Amino acid sequence: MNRKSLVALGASAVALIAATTLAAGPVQAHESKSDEKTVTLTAKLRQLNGSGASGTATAVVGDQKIKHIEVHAKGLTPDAPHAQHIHFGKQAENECPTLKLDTNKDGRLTTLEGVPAYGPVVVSLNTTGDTTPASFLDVTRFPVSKDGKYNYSRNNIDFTDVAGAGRHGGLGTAKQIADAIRDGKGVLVIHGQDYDKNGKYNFSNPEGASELNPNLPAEATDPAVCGVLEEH
Ligand SMILES: [Cu+2]
Repeated sequence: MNRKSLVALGASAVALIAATTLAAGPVQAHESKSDEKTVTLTAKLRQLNGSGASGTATAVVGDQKIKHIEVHAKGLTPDAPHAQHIHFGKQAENECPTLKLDTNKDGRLTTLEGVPAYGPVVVSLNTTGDTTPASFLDVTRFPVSKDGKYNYSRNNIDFTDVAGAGRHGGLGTAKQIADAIRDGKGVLVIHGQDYDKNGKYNFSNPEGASELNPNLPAEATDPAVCGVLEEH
């Protein structure tokens, strides 16, 4: 390559960089416009804690709302209520947890041990009424698994501001959370598993009480399946 063509190459590289820089403006503007875009997210739900459960979830998200969501799960602890949530944290990995997060090495992942992976609850997927994180353990308003299965669906769930979901563990606004979920950072988790298979969530086993609420057994709150809600 002669000197002249090197100079030409240099010039075209500069032109390319300039074009890229110029393009950055409109691209950013377009990104903020995508806030209003409605996207369909799906998640493949895989077992945690050896539950043997599985499932799928679909969520249609537009503006600051889940227009429609459905969860289909099977292999869960039969005939028991299952808390289910969308988790997200700006500081989280926005993934399903692995046993690397089993900090006390007891061989099971508790809900809190999974938080560095999936973050706090941002939407509680209750069957009726309130769907804010305040309802995250209201077991009277969660699906009950008939023979280990259920099909859940609900429309028009508003995102809300959530403490702990934002930057540095601060407040996440409804808009920030909705945008992050649209970007594939929401993690759907179904909780509850009967480790000793005695047919109910009970305290009288090594797991004892839930770290989240001493009035509930750990079996009622430990995660059973998990999947990331992504656009495919
Ligand atoms: Cu949860």
